[in-house]
Amino acid sequence: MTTKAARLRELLHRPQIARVMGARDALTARLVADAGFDGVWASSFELSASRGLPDVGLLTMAECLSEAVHIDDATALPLLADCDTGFGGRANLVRTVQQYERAGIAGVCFEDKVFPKRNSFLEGGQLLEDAHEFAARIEAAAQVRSHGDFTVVARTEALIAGAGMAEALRRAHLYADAGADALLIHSKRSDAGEIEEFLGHWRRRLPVVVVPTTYPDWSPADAAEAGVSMVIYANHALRAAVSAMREVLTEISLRGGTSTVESSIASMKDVFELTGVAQWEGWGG
Ligand code: SPV
Ligand code: MG
Repeated sequence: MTTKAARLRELLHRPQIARVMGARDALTARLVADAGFDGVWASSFELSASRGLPDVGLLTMAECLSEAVHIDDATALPLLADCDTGFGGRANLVRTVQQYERAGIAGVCFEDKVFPKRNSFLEGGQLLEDAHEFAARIEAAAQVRSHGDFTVVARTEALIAGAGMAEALRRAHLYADAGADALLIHSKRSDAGEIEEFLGHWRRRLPVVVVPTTYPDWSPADAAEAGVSMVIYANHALRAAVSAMREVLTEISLRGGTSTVESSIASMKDVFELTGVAQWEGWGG
């Protein structure tokens, strides 16, 4: 049987680009699978927001892992877990790898910022970790996993922090030398220009992952042609839910009843099916 870790590895190496969608909970993961995505992203932004918290490194490793396990259990898709900076120092990152791998998660992603990190789209405070220290953490992560299929993605925030292209490339090569399985290059520009420039220099040394939140006009086809292996839509399901919930709740509050929203929201039957009622009842009461 192919493991989820092996499937994630295959997604990063196959010729076609892989499309991965963020899910903050198990139900969302089911919708992600039904919509035909290739994998699931357990986003620190989404997990934090779901608890009413900003994405500034407040959730503990145990909290993130517990959520990731629920999300992972809900589908057959491989899960890539956003593990921020590794929840502390080098030893914390090592323990993160051990715990996530043991829990059956397919792979983890660590970013080269200082703990506690701030979400990449928050203004200011984007502090980069020392590049050699982060490379040593990636090396430790690759060493400590018990199976070679478990994926360690190294994410550089050099462009987010305004450190420039040369620094982004220097870091990416250091992390590749240290044993990363894939490289996530993040940008907050409104076009894909700097990502394309990065890819031109990188020459497919390792699979590249991108998160095109701020440059949505860059299609998966454009990304594939430029040399991207995986695109992550990190937060769209949560943002869609916020808009839909706000609209419906406002309507109910203003109208003083639910009759006008019934036709636009999911039916109870829909949710029963999404939660597998038939299978569960098949076990008997
Ligand atoms: C996340 O989804 O938590 C990410 C991507 O890390 S971003 O929000 O763009 O930093
Ligand atoms: Mg994150």
